[in-house]
Amino acid sequence: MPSKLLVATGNEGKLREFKKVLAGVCDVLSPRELSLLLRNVKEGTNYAENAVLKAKVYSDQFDGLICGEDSGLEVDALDGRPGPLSARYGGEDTPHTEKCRLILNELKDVALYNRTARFRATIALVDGDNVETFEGTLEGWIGFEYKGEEGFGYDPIFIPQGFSRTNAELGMVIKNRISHRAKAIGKLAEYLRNR
Ligand code: ITT
Repeated sequence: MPSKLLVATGNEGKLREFKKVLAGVCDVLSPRELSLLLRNVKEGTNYAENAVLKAKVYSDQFDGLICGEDSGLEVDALDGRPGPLSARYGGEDTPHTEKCRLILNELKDVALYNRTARFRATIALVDGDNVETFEGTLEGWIGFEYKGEEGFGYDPIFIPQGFSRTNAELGMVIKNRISHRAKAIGKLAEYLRNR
């Protein structure tokens, strides 16, 4: 079992989830905590490509296991948008409160049964030339209002299947049991334990 893992993300919400789910498996470090030069790459066309690129960009600065994660929200009524472009939807610097409102507005005439959506996450673990990927999804639907304080990103508008409240209302403890990222990190944890 490795002792350290660099999670190549600048997203503090993601980092908190990695730390929580990998507690007891290995020390999760971020580029910020190691004072590495922060680099942001997302030129791939899908989650897996982006996840690999995010990890590899740090391989000249960190000698050890690195993982990148790419994720997004796919709304069926919007033909799968924003998908891999979720972080940049409505403009890179547009806050997520606005991005959420943009989606609520685009769905204003869409009925409940057509508001299905899912979060998808892909983690790429890079160890020299070897790459392993781990995936997770969370099915649900887009609510009618912005609700809740916890989590990040689109959590205030996403209601997971089997619940009647948004991820942001349900909070970290429940989200970390059911989320797309928790499922992908769980698979990564299993892999790391057996290494
Ligand atoms: P890094 O690339 O630095 O890891 P990022 O936030 O830019 O951070 P992505 O390119 O993978 O990451 O974009 C993921 C976006 O998808 C994120 O900014 C949210 O808009 C959305 N998203 C992904 N997982 C989410 C979650 O668990 N809750 C809410 N929104 C999420």
